Amino acid sequence: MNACAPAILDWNALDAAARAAALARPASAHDEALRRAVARILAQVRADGDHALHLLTRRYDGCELDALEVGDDEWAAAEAALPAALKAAIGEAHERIALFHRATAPGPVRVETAPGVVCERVPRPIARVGLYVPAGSAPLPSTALMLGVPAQIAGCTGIVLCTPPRARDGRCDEAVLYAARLCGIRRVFKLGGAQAIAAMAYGTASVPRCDKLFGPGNAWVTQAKLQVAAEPQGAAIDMPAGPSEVLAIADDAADARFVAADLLAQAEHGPDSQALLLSPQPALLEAVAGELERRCAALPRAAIARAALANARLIRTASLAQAAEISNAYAPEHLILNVREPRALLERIDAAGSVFLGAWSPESIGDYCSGTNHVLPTWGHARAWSGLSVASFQKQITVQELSADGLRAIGPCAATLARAEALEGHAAAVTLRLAALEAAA
Ligand code: HSO
Ligand code: ZN
Repeated sequence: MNACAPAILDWNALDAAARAAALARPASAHDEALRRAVARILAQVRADGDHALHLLTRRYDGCELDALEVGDDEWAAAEAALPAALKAAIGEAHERIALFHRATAPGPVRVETAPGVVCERVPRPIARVGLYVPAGSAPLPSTALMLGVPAQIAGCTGIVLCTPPRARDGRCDEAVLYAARLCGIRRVFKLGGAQAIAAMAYGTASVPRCDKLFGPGNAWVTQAKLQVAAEPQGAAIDMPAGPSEVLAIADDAADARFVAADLLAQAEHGPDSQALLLSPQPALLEAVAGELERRCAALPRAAIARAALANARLIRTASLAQAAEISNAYAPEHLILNVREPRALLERIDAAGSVFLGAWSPESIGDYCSGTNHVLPTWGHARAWSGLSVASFQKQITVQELSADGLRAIGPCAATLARAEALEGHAAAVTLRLAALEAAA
C-alpha cells in the first residue's frame, strides 16, 4: 500500500501502444476552462490596469497591497533578514552562472563573402524584458539568477521581475529579492499568475510593458504566456513550458542510492513532474525501486513526490544504445548519464535540454550552481528548442556593406535571380548602379 516505486517494464516485451504509454507525459492541464479563465484575466488587466491587478492579487494571493512594486524598505529588510550563508551561496552561484553565460554569449561575426562584400551579424539586447519567478509551493531564488544573469549579460536595459507576494505579509521572498539585486534588477513587482504575465505584456500605470517574457510557471502562467504571444503585436515568450522532467540512464556501475536520489529530487518538484529510468541491468532497476520505496516517505514533500512517482517509469532496455534511442524519442528536459563511459553515450544523444555526465554530476548541481541554465525545454520541446542563454535575450541583426567593386562582382547574380522571379524593380536597383559605375569608368 502507498507504494512509491513504479513497476519495472521490459521495453522489448512492450508493443507499440505500451511503448507510447510508457513515454507519455501526464495529460496537459491546458483545458478549455483554463483557457477561458486566463483569457478573462488578460482582458481584465488590459482594461483596468493596476486596479485589476490589486483585485486579482487579493483574490488569488490572498493579500491587500498598498503598492505593487517592491519599495526601498522591503529591499533593505530582505537584505538584512537573509542569513549570511545563504547570501554567500547565492553570490557564489551567481558568479559561476555569469562565467558560463558570458563565455557562451554570441559575439559579433564578420565575413567577407566576396572581395568588397562584407556581411556581419551583430547582437543587440532586447530592450525591455519581463522575468517571472514562481513561488507556488516554494519561492525559487535560483530561478531569479537563471533569468537575471543572462538578461544582465545581454545588456537588457529595462528588466522587470514579477514574483507572487506571500499571503501572510504581502512581501516577496527575501532570497528572490537578494538574487534579483545581484543581477542588477531594480524593479520587482508583487504579482503572480496570469495577471503578472498580463501586466508585463500590456503594461499598466505601474508595470512597464515588456517586449519578451521569460520564466517557468504553473499552468495559468504558461497559458497566459501562450495567449499573449499569439496576439498581434503581443509580447514574445522564451519557450513553451510544461512540468519538469528527468530521464536517467544507468549501468551496472551506478550506485542505486544516487540514481534514486536524482529521481526523487525531480519528483518533489510537483505532482505532475516526471522521472524515467532506463537501464539494461535488472538488478540496478530492482535496487532503485527499493531505494525509492525507502527514501520517498522521508522527504518533507513526500506527498508530492509520491504523486509524481505514480507517473515515473523504470524501464529495462536491451542495451545502453537502445536506452539512448528511447531517450532521444522522449527528448527529456534533463538527462542523467550515470554510466561508466558517459562521454561515449553522449555521442548518441541528439535531443535533451541539459545533460549530466557520470556518477558525480547530479541534476541538483545544474539546478543551482554549476553555471548552466535551469530554464530548459520540457514536454519533448528539446527536439527543437534549447534552454535559456544570453542569446535568448538578444536579437541578432545582420549587416552588409558593398564597395563599388563588390557590387560589380555580385550584382549580376542578383539581377539574374530577380528576373527569374519576374521582379524587374529588384533587378533595376542593381543594374542602375552597375550602369552608373560603368559610365563613370
Ligand atoms: N529543476 C528545475 C529547476 C529548479 N530546481 C529550481 C530547483 N530549483 C527545472 O530545471
Ligand atoms: Zn530541480
